[in-house]
Amino acid sequence: MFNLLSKAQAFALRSAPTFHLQQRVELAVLALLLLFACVPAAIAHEFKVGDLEIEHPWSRATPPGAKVAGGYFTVVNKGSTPDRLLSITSDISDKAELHAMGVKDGVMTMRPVEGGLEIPAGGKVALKPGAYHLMFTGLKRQPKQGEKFPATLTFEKAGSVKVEFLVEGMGETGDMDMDHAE
Ligand SMILES: [Cu+2]
Repeated sequence: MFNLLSKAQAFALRSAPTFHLQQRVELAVLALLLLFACVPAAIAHEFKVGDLEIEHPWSRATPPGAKVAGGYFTVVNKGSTPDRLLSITSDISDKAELHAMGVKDGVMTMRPVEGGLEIPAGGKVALKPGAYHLMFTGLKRQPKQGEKFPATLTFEKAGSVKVEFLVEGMGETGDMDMDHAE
């Protein structure tokens, strides 16, 4: 019995430093993970209204004289009823339109989304280059890389929410750079 206890003691003593080391490594890994987790969190930004979350609204810097700029974000609906994005307003442009992309006769085209964009219950809709997107038309000034400009999104059920569009560089995420003949 005594022998067994001392063996256990010896084992505990021997394994203690290992355990501590392991804990330290775990802490270091955790700290590192937190550090990396914080980097996108600082760049990404989100807004909430009712059951909806609007994730990372962003736009793109435009060349001098440009009349339109894109707007992109993801809407997550955590509720049990569908909602609908009806309209967008911003001081940066005269109008903001919801566009859908499609292929017609082998050519990419875009058309306005009629009647708003449905956000399914428990689902999400991503507005991104090459898919559904916002078009700020009649720009009053050029959005500059690194700035944020405010806009208001209005949903059928959740109501209105003020968001900020972060302006990325001109070449951001390979948009097919559609010709927006306005
Ligand atoms: Cu468009």
